[in-house]
Amino acid sequence: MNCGLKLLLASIFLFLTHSLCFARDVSVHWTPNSEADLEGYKIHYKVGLADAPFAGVGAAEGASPIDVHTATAVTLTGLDPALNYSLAATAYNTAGIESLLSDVVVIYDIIPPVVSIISPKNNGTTTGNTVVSVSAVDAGGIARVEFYVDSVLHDTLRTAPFDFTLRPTEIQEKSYSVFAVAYDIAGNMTQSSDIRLNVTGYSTLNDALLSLRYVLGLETLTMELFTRLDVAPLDMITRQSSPDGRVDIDDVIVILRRSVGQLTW
Ligand SMILES: [Ca+2]
Repeated sequence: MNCGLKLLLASIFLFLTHSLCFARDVSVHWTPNSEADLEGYKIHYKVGLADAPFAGVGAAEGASPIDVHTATAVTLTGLDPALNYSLAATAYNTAGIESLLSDVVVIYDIIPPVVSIISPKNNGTTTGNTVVSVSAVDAGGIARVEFYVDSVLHDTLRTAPFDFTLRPTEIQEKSYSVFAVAYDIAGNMTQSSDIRLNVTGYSTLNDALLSLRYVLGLETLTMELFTRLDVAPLDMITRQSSPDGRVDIDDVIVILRRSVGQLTW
């Protein structure tokens, strides 16, 4: 209810205690109300960034709202540093009528996410489409996870599952270093350990172009290249490569299909 009381939360100060439980204390003070029938103030708080209701628990001073009587500053203790909190103040008069909430201030979490690559295994070998699965956990909430291939940003996901796909068209037959970086909604970030990913057995668009140029009489091939490009036909049953000693348009088509991930072996 609004009885005409006006109240502003003027400023807020934070400090982190280094106690064993890593609890956090938050000092708050506000612009005093000057109305004649002022009786006191209440502090409302909650976990998270959303709007009312402010039905928070966890502060040693009690559940929300905390009646601080005529004080114009208070320190909330024992808050979880891994969580985000929203706080606001109200004033109430001698009739017990309470003002609207002041401006809301947000206390952001200070604990960075925990992030790791859960598959594939480090130094594993992969062919075809490869999915790199990342675990990212944060009590205050994950904002996004970035995935880097050889230190270049490859993709960003904002919601779980954090599964990143590497397609044959995007990588070559070589060894890559990959890692992920997770950000929580407060902006704290953590980089995972690197893993090494060995890519083998891919056909590339370059291979398709090379085989087409050979078929058109525009290219000569070394024996090694010829062997590499002779992939067709496919076995009727297993759909695996069954080379026939020729490189022709069938090989071009199979290499193309393999280079975009339609065929894997
Ligand atoms: Ca966090």
